[in-house]
Parts: sequence; C-alpha cells; structure tokens
Amino acid sequence: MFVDEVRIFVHSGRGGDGVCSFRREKYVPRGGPDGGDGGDGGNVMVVASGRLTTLLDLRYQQHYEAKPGNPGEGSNRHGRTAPDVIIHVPVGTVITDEATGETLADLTADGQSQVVARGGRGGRGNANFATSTNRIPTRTEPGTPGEERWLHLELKLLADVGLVGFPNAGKSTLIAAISAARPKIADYPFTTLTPNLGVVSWGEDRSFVVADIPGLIEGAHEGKGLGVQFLRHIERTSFLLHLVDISEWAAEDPVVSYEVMRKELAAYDPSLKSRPSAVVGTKLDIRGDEQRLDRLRTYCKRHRLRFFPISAVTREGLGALISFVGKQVDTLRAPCATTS
Ligand SMILES: Nc1nc2c(ncn2[C@@H]2O[C@H](COP(=O)(O)OP(=O)(O)OP(=O)(O)O)[C@@H](O)[C@H]2O)c(=O)[nH]1
Ligand SMILES: [Mg+2]
Repeated sequence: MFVDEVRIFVHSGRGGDGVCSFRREKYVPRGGPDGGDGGDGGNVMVVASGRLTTLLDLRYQQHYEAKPGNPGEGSNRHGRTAPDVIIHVPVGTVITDEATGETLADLTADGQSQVVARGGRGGRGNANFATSTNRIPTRTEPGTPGEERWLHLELKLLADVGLVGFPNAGKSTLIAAISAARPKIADYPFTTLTPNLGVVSWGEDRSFVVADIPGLIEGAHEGKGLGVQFLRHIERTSFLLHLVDISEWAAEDPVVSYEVMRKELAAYDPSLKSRPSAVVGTKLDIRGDEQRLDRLRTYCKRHRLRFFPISAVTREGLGALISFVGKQVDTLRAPCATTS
C-alpha cells in the first residue's frame, strides 16, 4: 500500500534531575558534595532513507516517545543520557508542525535527518554548586522537560518530469516504454492507483526521472475521481508532459481534454500553470482519420505549445520526445547546479 500523508505525535524525553549527595567515606568525617548531573532526555529524530518508498509504517505507529534521562547519582556519577528515537521516512518527506504550520524539514537526500523533538537537558547536581564560600551546597537543578507535538508528514516524490492526463491517456504505457518502470497497464480508467517513478536514460550518459500519477478528471480539485491528492507528487517536477489521447477510440475531444486538465492543475496550484510543459498526443498508431490529431496540432500551434505526437507501442516519436525533455530538464536544472 502506498501512503503519502500521515500525522504522528512525537515526545522527547525529559532531562534527568541533578541530585544532592555528600561524600561518605571511612575516616573522612565531612566529605564534600558529590551529587552528579542528570542525563539528557532522548531526542526524536526523523531520518530520510532511500530504501523506503511510502509512509505506510507510520500509519500503523503514530506515537513516538523518547525515554527520559536518568537522574544523577552520588560519587559524581552522571545520569545516563537516553537514546534517540529514530523514525525512518522516504526521501522527499516534508515535515510540518501541525499547530504552527511551520515547515520543520524537507528531507531530500538519503541519510538527511532532523530533530523533531529535542530531549530535555539534564539538571546539575549539587557538586556543581560548591564555591569557596559555600562548601556544602544543597542546591540541585531539575531536568528540563521534553517537547511534544503533532507533526504532519507528507511525501512529495522527487522527479524531474510529471506525466499528467486523463485516465487511459497512456501515461503508464509511456513510462514503461521509456524507462525500466513496469506499472500496470490496462484499457480501463484508473488503472494506476499510486504514483510510479521511472528513470529515463538519453544521450551519452544523461538521465531524468519521470513520475506517472493516477489520471485526472474534470472536478478532480473538488475530489472527483482519485482527486488531486496525487498532484503533490508533481509539485516538485520542473517539467510537465500533458498526455492527450488522439486515437479514434478516445472518448473526449483532445482540445477539451487538454483544457480541462490545465484547469484542474491550476485549481490545485496556480503555479503549476506556468510550469514549463509540452503536449503529447498519444496512441498515434491508432489515430484513424487524423481529425483529432490535426485539431490538437493546430491548437498547440496557435497557443505556441510544443507538441509531440507519439506511439508508445510502435515507439514512433519517442526519440524526439525524450531528447527534447532531456534538454529541457538539463536547462532547468542548470541554475541549481551552479549553486550546489
Ligand atoms: N495502440 C496503442 N495503445 C496504447 C498506447 N498507449 C497506451 N495504449 C493503451 O491505452 C490503454 C491505457 O493505457 P495506460 O497506460 O494504462 O493509461 P494511463 O494513462 O496510465 O491510465 P490510468 O492509469 O488509468 O490513468 C491501455 O490499454 C494501453 O495498452 C499506444 O501508443 N498505442
Ligand atoms: Mg496508468
């Protein structure tokens, strides 16, 4: 099961208390203070792992609590610091504090971590408070409390290119044709229920990552069909491919399909409307009398949209599409490459 959104409760451990103690030794009548410090409470940490692909585990375990630090002991012994509790999440997870709405972390690299609840500090024992004027201090500090909060975790896949289109447009067939991804493909709508990622190689040694998401329908932003819940996975893509079925079997008019899709994207996130994109006419091998193909081509020309007619079955047009998209992705990546 693919889960891309969860809430969890995290609670770090409180710090252990410092203690009050005096040295007691044979033949040493009045030993000095020797109360040790309390140990620090455990942190709760979130760590991104490239091996995970879903937040599923967190759906089953919602509460994460780190242990408190141990109190100090006599003979200047420090209390033990409690171990950290580590929560593993997939790369691409965004962590938000539910109460404040503040984004605490966007874990985009394998191994990247974030403390989401810091353990309390251990208090000082009385040994710390001895001075030349007060040699028998009884003062100690309590440990400070841990933190607790509800977090909202959201997985946003990291892909360069997003495939968007009506159900059955041929998104999964395209990703299967150009990458090693093997999603389920079938001639009914909503075959794809969870996003798929595929790596496309091109040129000498270039590559980009494509995300295939479940089909969109009119009213998706109001929750129709599978809704827009999966659009979060294309939020981070730098380039969008709008797939439009131009085959003679397609139910909708290609231009209407395209415009509905654009409207749904804009309703979800207005910035998606200005995301660099191209239009892909799919199933060219069964285009029939070409009316739909011509209509879409003319429309794209008029609106200055790049248009690529393809067939994922005969592979016609795939080479041109891949090298165009690859170059776009490289150009769009360039500004980041110089700063990192
Ligand atoms: N002839 C032909 N059929 C295609 C082509 N591309 C896709 N199809 C067929 O169209 C149907 C839908 O393809 P999918 O790739 O599952 O479509 P999708 O956009 O992923 O659909 P959802 O996951 O339901 O949103 C399948 O029966 C495919 O075999 C093509 O280039 N030529
Ligand atoms: Mg599909």
